Amino acid sequence: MSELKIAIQKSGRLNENSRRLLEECGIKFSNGSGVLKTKAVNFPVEILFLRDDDIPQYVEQQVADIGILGENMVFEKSKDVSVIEKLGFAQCRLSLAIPKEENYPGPEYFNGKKVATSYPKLLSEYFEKNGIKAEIEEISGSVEIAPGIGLADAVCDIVSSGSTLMTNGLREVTSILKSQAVIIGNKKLSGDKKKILEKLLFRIRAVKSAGENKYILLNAPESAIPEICRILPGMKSPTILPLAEKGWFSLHSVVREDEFWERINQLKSAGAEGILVIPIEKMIL
Ligand code: PRT
Ligand code: ZN
Repeated sequence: MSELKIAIQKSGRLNENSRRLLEECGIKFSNGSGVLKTKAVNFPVEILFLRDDDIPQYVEQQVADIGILGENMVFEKSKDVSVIEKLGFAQCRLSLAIPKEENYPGPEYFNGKKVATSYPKLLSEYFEKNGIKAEIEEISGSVEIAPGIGLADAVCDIVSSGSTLMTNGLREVTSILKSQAVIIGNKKLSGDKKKILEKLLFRIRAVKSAGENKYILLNAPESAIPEICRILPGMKSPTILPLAEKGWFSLHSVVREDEFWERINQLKSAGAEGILVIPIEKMIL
């Protein structure tokens, strides 16, 4: 049976999360430094370690069957590949930033300006869409220092916390793309490879859902149970078990991580006590 070839970033911001995701899917492989590819010992995949910039092209040419990288890079390279699954990590945005003391009237600010970026395609599309005539200076790294050294008037770069822009005296004025890590795939995978991919996606979704949810246990008097059940929908409905103390019950359920704090306050006001919150390792929906 053939193997599915998965390209991940060799080193950099996506490497650790990509490796961890595969490991949490139960895929065991060695990753010694300097290794360019490795076979998993317990799953039919081969992992290729590449620069993120090269992954779209390699997936298009089927050097790799699938790849993990940021949407920003997928859209910039615009190769003929499909986006299969969003992964939720490496969230960031591609933004335009200008020297912080300058006034910003709107996109027309950029008319006649020179803008440094590593994303010439996405930036030129943005300028075209907004009818802006600006010069694009393509540079491959440390884009944020360009205005400070007189290379450009403004920058278009990846922003996450915003602190890099701030330290370089720049101000984010508009965001042109939101991005997160995704899986891309070749469009013509064989039947065998598609089957392996389906298995892998099943596992990835279980890991992702687990990360997005928490298991919650709490104690409550019988009178509080209807209100607590309303607050805690869970996967089906909460499990309710009697405690040794008469009239008291233990409720178990699953809550979404993003609404967790709000739910906790509601539960406490409804009479819940001894609330325990436990991470979920895998969740099969
Ligand atoms: O060597 P290789 O080519 O593989 O890696 P690389 O150096 O091109 O990329 P890398 O590892 O820096 O980033 C890989 C991917 O991570 C990007 O394509 C994005 O999808 C995603 N990502 C998420 C980020 C950031 N957050 C990020 N903060 N990529 C870059 N940055 C940089 C940004 O360029 C800027 O210099 O971090 C700085 C801004 O961060 P803040 O927090 O100060 O705003
Ligand atoms: Zn890169």
